[in-house]
Parts: sequence; structure tokens; C-alpha cells
Amino acid sequence: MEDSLNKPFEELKVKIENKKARIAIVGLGQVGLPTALSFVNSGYNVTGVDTNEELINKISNGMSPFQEKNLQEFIKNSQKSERFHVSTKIDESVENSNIIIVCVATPITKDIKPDMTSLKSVCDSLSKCDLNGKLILVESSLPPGTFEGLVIPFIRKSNQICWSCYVPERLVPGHAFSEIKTTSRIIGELDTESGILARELYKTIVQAEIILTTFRVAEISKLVENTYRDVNIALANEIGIICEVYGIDFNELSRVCNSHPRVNLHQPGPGVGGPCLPKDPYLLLNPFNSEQIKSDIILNARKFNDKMPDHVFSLIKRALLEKNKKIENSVISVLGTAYKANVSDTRSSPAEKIIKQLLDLGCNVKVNDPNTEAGFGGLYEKNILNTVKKSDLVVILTDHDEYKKLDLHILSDSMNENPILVDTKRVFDKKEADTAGFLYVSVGYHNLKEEIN
Ligand code: SAJ
Repeated sequence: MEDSLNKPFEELKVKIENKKARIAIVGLGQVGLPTALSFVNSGYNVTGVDTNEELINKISNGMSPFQEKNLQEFIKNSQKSERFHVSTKIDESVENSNIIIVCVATPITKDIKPDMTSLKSVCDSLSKCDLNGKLILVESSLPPGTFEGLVIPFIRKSNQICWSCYVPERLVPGHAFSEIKTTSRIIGELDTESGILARELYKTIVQAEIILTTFRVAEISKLVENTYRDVNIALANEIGIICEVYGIDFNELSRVCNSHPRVNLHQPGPGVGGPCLPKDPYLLLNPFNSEQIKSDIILNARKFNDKMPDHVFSLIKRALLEKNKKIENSVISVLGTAYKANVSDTRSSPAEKIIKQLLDLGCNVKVNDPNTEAGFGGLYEKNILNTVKKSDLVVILTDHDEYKKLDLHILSDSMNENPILVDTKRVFDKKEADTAGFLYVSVGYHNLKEEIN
């Protein structure tokens, strides 16, 4: 009797071990696509599902839909293997698979509430499929209580045996493939069998520790990790501003402080962007179907980071005044609109707010980013040197590798008289910038006169 009850479990376990289990990954964004290709690379047959036809077409034509290290190579290899397929049809893909991994985005709305539209739609589709004998995993970030309150009721039916776990993604965009492999993985199990199956599966792509816990802890751990980073960045930003007041250099301060075994100051910058850090603290404080939890530190840190673009804007104005340049009509070159180095993603990028403020003031704004043509209203220019040419001030908002290779002498020679460099990501050494004739300003260091109104 017991044997026959365990048969579907044993069958799926053996299929996972032999890489005969077929996997459907729902949502082919910056998490879903690298995850799908990692499973293909480890020997599985994978169907990637997304409702975005343009994205599906790009992938099936062998093109990378976004900037990600080694993505092109993984797509090419997966095509060669003939074990990767893409589809817009969720029901068909789910029916033909043994394992379903949900990687859809869970953003926040304009009024800062969790937006579970995509997740609900996927759960609704899943509820209409035969899930008997299948393992259903969710990687998307969830407001606490969502796995139990939303996902499970949709997929658990009395007449079906299936398994489920919450397995939060932890990969850092830009290094997705290496992080999938080397970062320890959290499995939040619904029950022991589900945990065993999920562990067997992830063991094939993760070379680091696999940590089993309850799904409730897993859900909150994901959000706390990103909140921890956001709060630490806010601290670094505030200390950066304090350094400006005291006239010392944050980089030198952090070199000294970080020599302490229990101190690890983060890096100040123009603000915090991307699809994760600006929203996960809000997900943490907004449990599924419940009132928002009150918070002092987390919310204030979030607001502080959101205000950093204003600080950069004020530094730009002060630097222009210092060099007796008229703010309106000045030519400003913005280097970097992606939210961070070596990605093409511009979601919640601090660049958007800074460019808009400059345009509102009447500045002539030219914009470059090697990975995206998003200009946020500024004039996009593909060539970096052409962007900088004849400008009064260059502001670096993203530390792309391409910018690190620039020769500051060439830049300053091509600019208008009294060139200014606002290096919010500390791409260049200030001494080097001085030698090249720049007025050098950054978040966490400058010699500008008093604050202006
Ligand atoms: N930033 C700073 N100072 C720093 C570090 C980062 O200003 O010292 C800024 C970046 O410029 C960027 C933003 O923070 O605008 C976020 O960048 P990030 O590299 O810290 O993180 P994400 O959003 O690309 O990825 C995060 C990661 N979480 C943690 O490191 C705790 C990643 O591991 C998660 O998987 C990812 O969120 C996610 O998908 O949730």
C-alpha cells in the first residue's frame, strides 16, 4: 500500500536524477531565462514560456533579449543541444512537463502596493492543468504569506498528488550564470517530499550549499536579503553626504573603516535602481492580504535612497555655478542610464530622475549608454566621445566597463572650457581627473562651496 502511494514520488525522483524530467520555466526575464538555460546546460529538456511574443521571437532567433554575461553563448549552445524550446502557450507547456518553475515578475504598483497580476494569471492557468505527479516551484519574490495564501490554493487539488516549494532566486543581474552555480540556494519546502525533489533538481545546477527551510522563512529571507542591502546602501549614502560636509573622501574613509573585521561599508552613489532593491523592502512590509507593517528604519532607508538623484542634481548645479557656467543652456553629458554596471536594464534607474530635472532646468542633455538606447528625454548618442564633445559637464551615473577605459585627457580636451566631471560611481581617481584639468565631484567627495537653494 505504502509503495504504491510513493510510486509517483519515486518516479519523479528517478526522472530528475536521470535528467529525464521535462522542465517548463514560466517567465523568461533576467531570472527565468538564465535559469532555463542553466538547466538545459546541465542536460534537461526545457520549455521556456512567456506571453511576450517579441521576446519569444528574439530567443528563437538566437538573439539575447537583454544584456547578461555569457547569455549569447548559452542561447547558442542551447540551440545546438535541441533541448530548449520556447512557447507562448502555458497550458500546453505545463501539460508536457514534469516540473514547472515560476519566474514571473512581482513588481509594485504606482501607489507602492504589491502587484501580483502576473503571478495570479500563472496560478490561474496552472489550476486548469492536470498537475498530477508534477513538481511546482516558485522563484519570484513574494509578499510574505503569498505562497500559502495564493499559490497553494490554486495548485493543490484533493484528487491530485503534486509537490511544491518556494525557491527564491538569488542571482545578481549581470552575473546570473555564475551566481546560479556558486550562490547557496534556499529551498522553502511545503513538505518533506517536495523538499527532496527540489533539492535533487537544484543539485544539478548549484555547486554551493542547498539550505532547506520552511516556505515561510524562505519567503521572508529573500526580502530581508535585499532589504539588508538597501539599508546598507542608504547608510553609505548618508555617510557619503557627511563626508562632503566634513571635506573628507568617502573612499579613504571606507578603506580605513573596512579594515575593521566587523565593518563593511557599502558604496554611495546616485541612488538605488533595478527591479529588486527598490521594491523588495515594500513587499516585506506588505504581507499577503494584510495591513502594511509599520517600520522606521526600512522605510526611511528606502526614502533616503530615492532622494539621492536630488543630491546629484544639486551637486551638478553647484559645480556649474563654481565654474561660472550658466546652468540653463549648459551642455551636460550623462554617461549611463542602465541601473547598474554592465546591464541593459533601466528600471527605476536614478538616471531618469536626474535627466528629467536637468531638462526641466533648460540644460542641453546628451546621453550615452553602451547597453541601452534609453535616453529619458535626453539626446541619445551611441559614441561615447561624441556624447562628451563640447559639453560643460560629464556626469557618470553607471560604472560600465566601457567608461573605465576612457582617457580623461582626451575627454577634457574635447569639452568646453573649465570641464567638470561628476563621477557618482567613482570610476576615476580624483588625482587623475585633476591632472586632466577637471573639476572633480562625486557623491562622498568634493570641494564645492556652500549648498545653494
Ligand atoms: N548600489 C549602490 N551601492 C552599493 C551597491 C549597489 O549604490 O554599494 C546600487 C547599484 O548601483 C544599483 C542598486 O544598488 O542601482 C542595486 O544593485 P545591486 O547590485 O546591489 O543589486 P541588484 O538589484 O542587481 O540584485 C539584487 C541582489 N541582492 C543582493 O545582493 C542582496 C541579487 O542577489 C538578487 O538576486 C537580486 O537583487 C534580485 O533579483 O532580487
